[in-house]
Amino acid sequence: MTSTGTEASAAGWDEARLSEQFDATIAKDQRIEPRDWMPDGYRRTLIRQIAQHAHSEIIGMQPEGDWITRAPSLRRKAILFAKVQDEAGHGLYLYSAAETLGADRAELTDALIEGRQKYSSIFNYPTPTFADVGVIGWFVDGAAICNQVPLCRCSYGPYARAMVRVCKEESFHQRQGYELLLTMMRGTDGQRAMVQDAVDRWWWPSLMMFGPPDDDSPNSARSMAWKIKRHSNDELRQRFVDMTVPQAEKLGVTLPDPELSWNEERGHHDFGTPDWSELQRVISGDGPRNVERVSRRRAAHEEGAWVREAATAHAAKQAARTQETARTQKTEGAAA
Ligand code: FAQ
Repeated sequence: MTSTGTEASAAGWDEARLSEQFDATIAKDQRIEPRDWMPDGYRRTLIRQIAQHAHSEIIGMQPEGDWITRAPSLRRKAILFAKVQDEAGHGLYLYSAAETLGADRAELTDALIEGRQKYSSIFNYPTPTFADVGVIGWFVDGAAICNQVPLCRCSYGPYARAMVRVCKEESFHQRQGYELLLTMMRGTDGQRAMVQDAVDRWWWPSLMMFGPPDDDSPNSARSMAWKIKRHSNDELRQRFVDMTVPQAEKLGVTLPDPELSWNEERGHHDFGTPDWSELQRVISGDGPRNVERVSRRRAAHEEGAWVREAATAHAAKQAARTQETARTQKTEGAAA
């Protein structure tokens, strides 16, 4: 799309014309950019999804972050530190992408800590053992990759571009999780049992990350027509199952689903039905760790108030200094 909202109104174009142009851009698989005209619903949907995604990255730092001080070696501690730091970075790119749509980052944070906006259900589960760190990398980052690689082709430019780097990093995260689990599986019986226990606890919640089944997903049809989402929740869930089954075999763990089997005819694995009432409970705030996760985020935000105030005061001083220097130079220039 070429014309900005201002240019368009100057040219006397009406909304129908702009809407036609927007539809044509989507149909041609071209990108919508921040200054382009877009329907209010498209803007709202993107802000909703990108904000939820950003909140997920930031809240997602907590379950694994809990293990930084207790990692079993310096090497594992350094790896975990770097991974959790990457997640903070992903949150920041995503909040920036939401800002290009006119959202205000401080308001998005308030919406999260006041419970008015969602974040991924997966981050409301506990991490009682170090095997959880490996399984989060393998399953949760693996699911994130399945879901987010298609988002690199999302119709909204800033979101799509942010996803390219995020996906590269998630890929690396997934491999570190799998490598950690391979190491534990080569260890003692106790370590192998720990891995299997973590797999048993994270499998179903990981399948739920993709959202409700297609016939119960109110946003999918619109988001797919706008090419924000490129695949349905069920398609991506199937892709994740097909990708993960051979990895589980190689690792030597059992996925906790008696209905899991290869379907020759479909060319995919059949699998059981997640407990959708659990997903609804967790999304609505009643998961095993919802209260703890949000209250920790709220406390961190409140404790960080002085940093934001100091940064704002510093920026104001810098701006005043720059202005003063410019004024002095102008006066000296005029006097010379
Ligand atoms: N949890 O109509 P749909 C990560 C909500 S990042 C909570 O199907 P949609 C990295 C949904 O928002 C993980 N809420 O909705 C990492 C909607 O509510 P609303 C996050 C959920 O948007 C790894 C309602 O249910 N990834 O893992 C969930 O078309 C390791 C109806 O659902 C993203 O955000 C859920 N699981 O599809 C970090 C990716 N599922 O807003 C740390 C981008 C659904 O109408 C460690 N997002 N809901 O009130 C998406 O692809 C989509 O938004 C979906 C949901 C697929 C999540």
